[in-house]
Amino acid sequence: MQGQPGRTPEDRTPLRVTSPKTRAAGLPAVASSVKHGVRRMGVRRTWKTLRTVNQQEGFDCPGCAWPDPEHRSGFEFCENGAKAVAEEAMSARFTPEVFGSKSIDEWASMSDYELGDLGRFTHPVMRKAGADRFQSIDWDDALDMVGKRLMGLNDPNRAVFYTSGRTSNEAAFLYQLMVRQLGTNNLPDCSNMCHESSGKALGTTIGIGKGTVRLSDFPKADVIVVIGQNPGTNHPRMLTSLRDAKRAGARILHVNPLPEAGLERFKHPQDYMRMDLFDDQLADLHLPVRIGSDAALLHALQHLAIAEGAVNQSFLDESTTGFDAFSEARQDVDWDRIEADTGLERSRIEQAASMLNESKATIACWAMGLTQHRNGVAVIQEVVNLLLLGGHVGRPGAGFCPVRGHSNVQGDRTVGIWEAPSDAFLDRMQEGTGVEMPRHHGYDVVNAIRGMERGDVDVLMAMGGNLVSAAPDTDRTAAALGKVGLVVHVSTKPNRSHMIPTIGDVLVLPCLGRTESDLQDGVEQFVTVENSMGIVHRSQGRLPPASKDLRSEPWIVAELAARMFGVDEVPWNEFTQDYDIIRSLIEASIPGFDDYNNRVRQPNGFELPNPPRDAGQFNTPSGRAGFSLHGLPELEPQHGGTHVMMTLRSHDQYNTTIYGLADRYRGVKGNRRVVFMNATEMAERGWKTGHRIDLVSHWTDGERRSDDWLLIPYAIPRGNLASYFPEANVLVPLDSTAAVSNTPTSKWIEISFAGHQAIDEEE
Ligand SMILES: Nc1nc2c(c(=O)[nH]1)N[C@H]1C(S)=C(S)[C@@H](COP(=O)(O)OP(=O)(O)OC[C@H]3O[C@@H](n4cnc5c(=O)[nH]c(N)nc54)[C@H](O)[C@@H]3O)O[C@H]1N2
Ligand SMILES: Nc1nc2c(c(=O)[nH]1)N[C@H]1C(S)=C(S)[C@@H](COP(=O)(O)OP(=O)(O)OC[C@H]3O[C@@H](n4cnc5c(=O)[nH]c(N)nc54)[C@H](O)[C@@H]3O)O[C@H]1N2
Ligand SMILES: [Mo]
Repeated sequence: MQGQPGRTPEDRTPLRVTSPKTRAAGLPAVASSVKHGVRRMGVRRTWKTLRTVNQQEGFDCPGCAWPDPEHRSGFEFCENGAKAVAEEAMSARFTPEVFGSKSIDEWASMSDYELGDLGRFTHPVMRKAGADRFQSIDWDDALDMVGKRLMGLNDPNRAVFYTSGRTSNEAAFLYQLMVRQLGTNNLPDCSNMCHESSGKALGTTIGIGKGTVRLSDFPKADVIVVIGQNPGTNHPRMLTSLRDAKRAGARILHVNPLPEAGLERFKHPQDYMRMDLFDDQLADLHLPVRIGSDAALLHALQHLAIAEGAVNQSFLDESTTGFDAFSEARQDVDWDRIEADTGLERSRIEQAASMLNESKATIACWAMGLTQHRNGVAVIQEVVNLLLLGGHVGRPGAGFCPVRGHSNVQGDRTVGIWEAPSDAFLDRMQEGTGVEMPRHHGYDVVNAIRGMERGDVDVLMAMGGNLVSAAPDTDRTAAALGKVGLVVHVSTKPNRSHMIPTIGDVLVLPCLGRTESDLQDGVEQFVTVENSMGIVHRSQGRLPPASKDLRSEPWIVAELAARMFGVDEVPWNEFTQDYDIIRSLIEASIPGFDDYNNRVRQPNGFELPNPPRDAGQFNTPSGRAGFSLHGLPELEPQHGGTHVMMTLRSHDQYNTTIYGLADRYRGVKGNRRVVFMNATEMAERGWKTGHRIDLVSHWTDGERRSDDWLLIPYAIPRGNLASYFPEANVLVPLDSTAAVSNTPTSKWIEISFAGHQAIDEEE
């Protein structure tokens, strides 16, 4: 039970359920941000920081990877961003004295919400093997110890280096160089649990593992498909782009088991200040598919495009491979199966098809609703197939838009955080840095956990993140981590991964956050990040650091590496004098960063090359974009479950950081251990709101059980359930992963009900 979120009085506050909202943002978004900000930062700091997020000279918002508009208003307001900033810029401090005042078991009994309230780390701390609590340690001693342990390994592959997606390009580049100089590619990252399926699906079909649209394509689109994504909560600034596209004539197709308020009606908070009181309807058509049935829907849409001749023949002839076999395979579809799988009537699908078939420029946006499925890679390739039919790539208003999560997850991969790098990438890295690159591929997240479980990992270092809570199978992952002899976290704030009992030593090295100024030898440094659309730009915090004993991530890596390798092969002692030196080395080692230091100082940064977008070129072996053929997945539970459950983000969290206990758009307050269930199905069983339920998840490796969840009747397809990440991660089987990408299937968990109990009379 060690890795599971503690249950606290907050978790037991009465559950309050109201009807879900149909309008996103507006004044409630401003009110919620201000309330949250003031609680964390006080009034003055709140106003100061809320005014400066996402400004040209400011820091990149740690909230999400959605790009900033080129012409920013003075007040780029976003609820998600405001909360992410408050969480980092908060006034509370988690000093070594406070940390050492309780045992890790006592800390672990707290909820994630309470842990997040403890404040910022101020000083390095260590828990020695056998001890039950942390104590302060000097930077020198800490880094010496980590360096010695890493250099003492008899095989560098017995060390694993995790990265979360907030790490800047500079820090991530140095980190991967240190890891590869050590001799391993063990660089798992949050992307393995996130958009890995997108990268794999796009890389093999269009020759680049990234999206192909710019922000300026949105107002040029005729149709925008938003599939498996909840932008109202997770990418609120995207709603502004959708609204502007709508006003310019685009139509929006929303494919999602849930209605999701953000795509119904939207009110930009800024409009109130302009006395514009109208709101915008966003989605023109919502298709409430059953979980995992997108492939069936896409097969039908492809069939209808071909049947109605809505294909771009010259594009197909000149720029694609595999169309003949593909069109042969889509001559017919089994409508009975498609209707049964999707839960949609044929006429609804035909309505969507005519929208798409009339479109001269279509953009497809997606996120975790597609990637975290067993067929995550295949289903994204079905999106590729659909857009290729109409030639919707490499021209204005059209293309692929996987919407990234963490603010620099895409940049981290670009600069080398990658457990399975291509030879071409390593050749260039070797040429630029002079370091002999290891060629053997390393562990991704799931395989790293398996490695720890087998006792094959002696050192785990984590550059940010919260691996135990973010990974599947919480109990199994926590037990695996427990076997690691040295765990090193570089973190801003305490989280559950720090509180896991292990057989060895645990270090927490506290680092600067995005909002804080980074002074090296008295000179202010900035870092750079890449957004979801491949634009590299600068980020510079202005707040004074939470403590004088914090260090920047690049400093921590460079200091550690210098201790391990000296400075002959790589000048590890020079990088922190001036981050321009790091960027020069990136320029020498990775294509696309020419004149990096100069170009990134331009107001909006610069675009990395994107051959499909820039020149309609596909860097695949054939030089063309490829159609691919996939069957349909089985949608009924096969291992003993009766229902299929997806795990989602609420409107009050950032991944494993819990801002509060409300999910405003879905009408839930006071409790996060809830399960959304089809309202009719509940009524048939006589179950009411707050009905208590015990859950069992089923997979080939057996069962996992988690008791005491509260049911909420909801507009979700029959047979489907939804619960929140990370509370439900204990039920996600580690071994249930997507084919090819190995991404945990966080949106597909086979569930049965072990026991249930009607709500107490007094409730
Ligand atoms: N405020 C806030 N912002 C965030 C984050 C956060 O936690 N909080 N996290 C960041 C990160 S790392 C990421 S990756 C992104 C995540 O952004 P999203 O992917 O939007 O996040 P999820 O909550 O996982 O939502 C998945 C959506 O997919 C739908 N879905 C689930 N299964 C299916 C399916 O089978 N088919 C279809 N069509 N839809 C399905 C769900 O109903 C839900 O609307 O957000 C980023 N931004
Ligand atoms: N069941 C389920 N599981 C999921 C998902 C899901 O949808 N369902 N989503 C998956 C996805 S998409 C993702 S991306 C992962 C997220 O996995 P992670 O990235 O590992 O998790 P986060 O919660 O984002 O990490 C938060 C921690 O990062 C640290 N931190 C914050 N800012 C900084 C910084 O600037 N520097 C450093 N060094 N540390 C910092 C803080 O200590 C904080 O506690 O979770 C995955 N897990
Ligand atoms: Mo993510």
